[in-house]
Amino acid sequence: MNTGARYFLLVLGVVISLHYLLSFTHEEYGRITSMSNIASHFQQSPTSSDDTAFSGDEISIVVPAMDPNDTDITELLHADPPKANATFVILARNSDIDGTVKSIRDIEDRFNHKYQYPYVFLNEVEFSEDFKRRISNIVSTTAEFGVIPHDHWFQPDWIDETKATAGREKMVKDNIIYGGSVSYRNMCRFNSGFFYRHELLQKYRWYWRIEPDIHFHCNINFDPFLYMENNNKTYGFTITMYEFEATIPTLWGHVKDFIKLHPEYLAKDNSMDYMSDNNGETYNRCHFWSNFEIADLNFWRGEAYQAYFNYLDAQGGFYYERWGDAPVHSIGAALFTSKDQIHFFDEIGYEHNPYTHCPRKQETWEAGQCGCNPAKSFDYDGYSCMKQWERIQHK
Ligand SMILES: Nc1nc2c(ncn2[C@@H]2O[C@H](COP(=O)(O)OP(=O)(O)OP(=O)(O)O)[C@@H](O)[C@H]2O)c(=O)[nH]1
Ligand SMILES: *[C@@H]1O[C@H](CO)[C@@H](O)[C@H](O)[C@H]1NC(C)=O
Ligand SMILES: *[C@@H]1O[C@H](CO)[C@@H](O)[C@H](O)[C@H]1NC(C)=O
Ligand SMILES: *[C@@H]1O[C@H](CO)[C@@H](O)[C@H](O)[C@H]1NC(C)=O
Ligand SMILES: [Mg+2]
Repeated sequence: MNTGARYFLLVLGVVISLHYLLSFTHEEYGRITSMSNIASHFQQSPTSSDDTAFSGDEISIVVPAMDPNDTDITELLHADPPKANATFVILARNSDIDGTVKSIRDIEDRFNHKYQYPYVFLNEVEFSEDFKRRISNIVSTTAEFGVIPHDHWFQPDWIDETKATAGREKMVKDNIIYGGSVSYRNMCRFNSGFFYRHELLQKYRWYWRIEPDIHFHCNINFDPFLYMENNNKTYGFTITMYEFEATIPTLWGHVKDFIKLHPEYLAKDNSMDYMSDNNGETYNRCHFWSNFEIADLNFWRGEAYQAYFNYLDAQGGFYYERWGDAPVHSIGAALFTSKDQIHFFDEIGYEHNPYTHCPRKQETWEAGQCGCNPAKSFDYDGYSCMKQWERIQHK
């Protein structure tokens, strides 16, 4: 190669390297390192684009001839991105293993292989060796498997079983989904008032709830936990809809009684108008679909929500009726936090049969490489409560 050709290749190399550098917008990196400083290193040894690998926040650039003693750059390149005090939470039965593997595969591929958050699995019986083995084989981080304390799961002794049986029989007759199931009621009560007290969750502030057989349809190119933390959010959702009236006939009456006893817990600028069309007199049955949740465990652990849960629990409605954790959580979040502490995660394409939230803005859909059909997004379905959510946003 003559000198001219060599010089040409050198310049080409510099241009390619600079191109990658400029398309590279990691905030922290940009703040600490000046472009001219990095560029001087590349000029000493122009590298081909093959030597440069970007994967979101996890940055690794291989520059063979870089001075290894130049620690301000090497340290930076290997520094972990900021991380939240957070975990995934999955309640599941051993028999849910196939559906659980599918859900975890999705969240790993769309998010967690890059962001590396741990998992906590909970069950009222020990997880089987098979369950643990198959989960451990697909997670990129750590998984912990916990057993739920007996009293956090099973129907309490003080529940009047005659009354509970009558309630279930009526719901079976009326064809209410899970109307005859005691275990479903245990699950709803546990998710309403106990999961955040589990020993394995004590070390965390944030959680992301995942269920078996759900789907994530878009790449999640940001950290929702950090988003929550940095924007003073408490509760995040993707789908909102109406609850079946037959499962909660007396719930709102008890909520109103509780508010009368404890008006001090109501947040200023709360979301009452999302849940009620008449200033709190009646419940319009809108709630956040809790099979997806990203939220602050410390909010559930806090005085207001805990007092509210204990009050509702004492009414027995988790067993005499079939109160779901979705309306119970939603009403708590809507009343005891301000509306700007609740966040709609539009970018997160999410499906739990039979509904899907798919981002409808084309830029969002493309940026996430979403596989879902935006035209089928649940947001403006007749059964969605998005209208009610939106009407309180601009007040
Ligand atoms: N360990 C355990 N987990 C349960 C039990 N019942 C439900 N779950 C879990 O609780 C969550 C909600 O239960 P689902 O059966 O998904 O209830 P759903 O979402 O209302 O209804 P479908 O998903 O349509 O069946 C899921 O994570 C289940 O795996 C149970 O008896 N034991
Ligand atoms: C790095 O620094 C050490 C100690 O200052 C020195 O001995 C070593 O030769 C340096 N290495 C290079 C490649 O400059
Ligand atoms: C994470 O949050 C929990 C709950 O608030 C807290 O007890 C724990 O100390 C936190 N851990 C870290 C590393 O901040
Ligand atoms: C978070 O929002 C709540 C409700 O608007 C407000 O009272 C609180 O001061 C905010 N906290 C921070 C750290 O901004
Ligand atoms: Mg489910």
